[in-house]
Amino acid sequence: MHEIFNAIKKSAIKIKWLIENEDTGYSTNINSTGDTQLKIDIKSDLIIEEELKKISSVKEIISEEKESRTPINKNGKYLVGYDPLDGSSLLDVNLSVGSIFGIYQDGYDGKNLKAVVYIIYGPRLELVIADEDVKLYKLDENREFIFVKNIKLNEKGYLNAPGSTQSCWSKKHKQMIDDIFASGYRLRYSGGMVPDLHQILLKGGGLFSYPSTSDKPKGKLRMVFEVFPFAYIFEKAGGGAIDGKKRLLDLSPSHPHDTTPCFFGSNEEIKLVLKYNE
Ligand code: FBP
Repeated sequence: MHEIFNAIKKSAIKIKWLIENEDTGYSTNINSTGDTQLKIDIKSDLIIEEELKKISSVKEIISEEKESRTPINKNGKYLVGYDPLDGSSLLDVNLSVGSIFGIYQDGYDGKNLKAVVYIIYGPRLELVIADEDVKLYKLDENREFIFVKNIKLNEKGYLNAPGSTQSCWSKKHKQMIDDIFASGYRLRYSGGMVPDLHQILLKGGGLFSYPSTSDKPKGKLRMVFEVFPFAYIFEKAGGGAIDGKKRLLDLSPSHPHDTTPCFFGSNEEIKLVLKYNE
């Protein structure tokens, strides 16, 4: 597992260079879910694939930017599902973005996750690893990732990150979000899943939501590449992650690019979502 973590750390440094130097314009390629790919999406995906190919314990990889799985080592143990550059549409306005990695074994269901890593490309290059617990690392002057601290959520937070198109919200969801703000929560939403969830994790708690909406009844965020990895992290950090009713890590995608509504938060906020969805 540690050789996979090291391959991800090497990828992080190379992708950081791309972000600082590469053209953030669109390519002519359309990915498997109909999004026009940025040149940097394609290059980040290639960097990660090259690094993971060198790892004997990696059996297969699947990227958010590709339709199908890529076999690596038939005797490998782990399957790696990843989003090479989540929120990349924010790069041209110089906002923080991230890379997300779910390390699975024997399948891509939520219950098959063995560890998770995400990278955040912000003012600093930081990386979070979740296996038994959740640890924050940052890149130091020697280009080494050094341990900063363990990440633990409080029982209740004060930040609210409400995603998706508000005009397409259900009445019930709008009521819940209004009530949460009326109770004193602060709005914190950049449109980048990684920085938005990173802020809630490091500031001790709150709620991130990307619900089912009239324009996206199955939500927008993808189970294997985005949702399961953060559900794993929020649970390991002492919080919760649900689809409005069910525990996200109990879900099984019928296709690697399946999406789901999702709510990530500290325990009090997750209880609140369950109450509004009774
Ligand atoms: P990509 O995977 O295409 O980057 O989309 C994911 C994302 O950008 C998330 O990072 C973010 O939370 C969400 O979409 C923003 O969606 P919206 O603009 O609808 O609120």
